[in-house]
Amino acid sequence: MTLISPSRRLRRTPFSDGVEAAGVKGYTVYNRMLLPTVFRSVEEDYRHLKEAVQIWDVSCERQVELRGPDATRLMQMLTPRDLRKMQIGQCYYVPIVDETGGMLNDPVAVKLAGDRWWISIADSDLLLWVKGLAYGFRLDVLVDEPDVSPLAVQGPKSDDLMADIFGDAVRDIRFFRFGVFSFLGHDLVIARSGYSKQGGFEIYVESTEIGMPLWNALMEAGRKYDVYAGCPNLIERIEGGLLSYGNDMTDENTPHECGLGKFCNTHSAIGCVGRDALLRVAHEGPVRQIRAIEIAGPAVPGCDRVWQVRSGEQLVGRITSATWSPDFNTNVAIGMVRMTHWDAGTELNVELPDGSRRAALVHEKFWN
Ligand code: THG
Repeated sequence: MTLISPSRRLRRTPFSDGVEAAGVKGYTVYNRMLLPTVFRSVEEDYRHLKEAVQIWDVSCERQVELRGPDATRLMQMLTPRDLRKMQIGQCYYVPIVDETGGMLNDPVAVKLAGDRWWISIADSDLLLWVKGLAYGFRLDVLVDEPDVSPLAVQGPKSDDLMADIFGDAVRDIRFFRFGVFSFLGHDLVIARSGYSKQGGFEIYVESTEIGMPLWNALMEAGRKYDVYAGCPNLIERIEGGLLSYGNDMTDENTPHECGLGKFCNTHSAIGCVGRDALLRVAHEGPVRQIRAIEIAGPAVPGCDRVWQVRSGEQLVGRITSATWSPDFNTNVAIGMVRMTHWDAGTELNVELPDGSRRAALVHEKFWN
């Protein structure tokens, strides 16, 4: 693949001018929006993310906003995670399931007020499902996609950079909590979260007009921390076991198959549309599940299709994400493996486009 032809259908973001000025080298498409995938090289970006601080244009993590008296009821219809104890100011990672218990999305839910939520979505048209439920159940709630674009600040020097712009109070934000901070007269939600294991924040930038002023302020203040533009990094996220909806899981999978059972309280999630289906499958337990897998040999090619996993002739799983890891000096991968072959240490074969490789289920959950 060599070029993405720009058009209005493929949305730019409030930060696209900054991303281009920083020399973006590749994009993917996510929620019909541009998402950078590489700036210097995937390996250089990876090293820099682990040592310094990066600014990520993750505007493609669009918000589905629920607002009104039935907002919380609707939110609970979407997920098997029990939301009753969730406080205003908290964020929850929530599996979203359909009536069969199939995964529709794996967003971050942000509780802004008792009657107002943002669902910060992964790559699927969740807005349509949510609007359909609100209309079909005659709920008293407004559902739309506001002009809110997350800008992530990720890496070990994130706290220092953010404190320079927003004050030392940002250092006190706890993991998956948010505070409201002012920038050029605009109130912004800032959470300690993000799609990496290196620490950092997500700024929910409300209104396109402050996008570039904020980008420029972070880049300017970040010089002393060696700040650079970055993006979700393939190597770092596989090492960290962060799942990618559409790649590692689809609506064919239950949350339990995805290893997201710890984010389900299906018994007490009264009102969840997938509750009955999930109670049935949770009782039996999944027969295949997401696992961390090491693939032997030199650097694997890009995993842009499923690679079958075999034990002898028998098909026992599939790899859906894989890359060379410089820090672990091996190929790291995420795949779905059948119960009969998912124990740590199990040795298998993976069918790459250029031939078969030895592989093994790793002992730790992932590489962090
Ligand atoms: N941030 C925000 N929106 C998002 C993402 C994000 N939308 C799209 C996509 N990422 C959704 N998927 C994920 C996957 C993992 C996490 C968040 C969103 C994540 N998981 C942590 C982990 O697994 O270690 C922590 C989960 C927890 O303990 O609650 O952060 O990144 N705004």
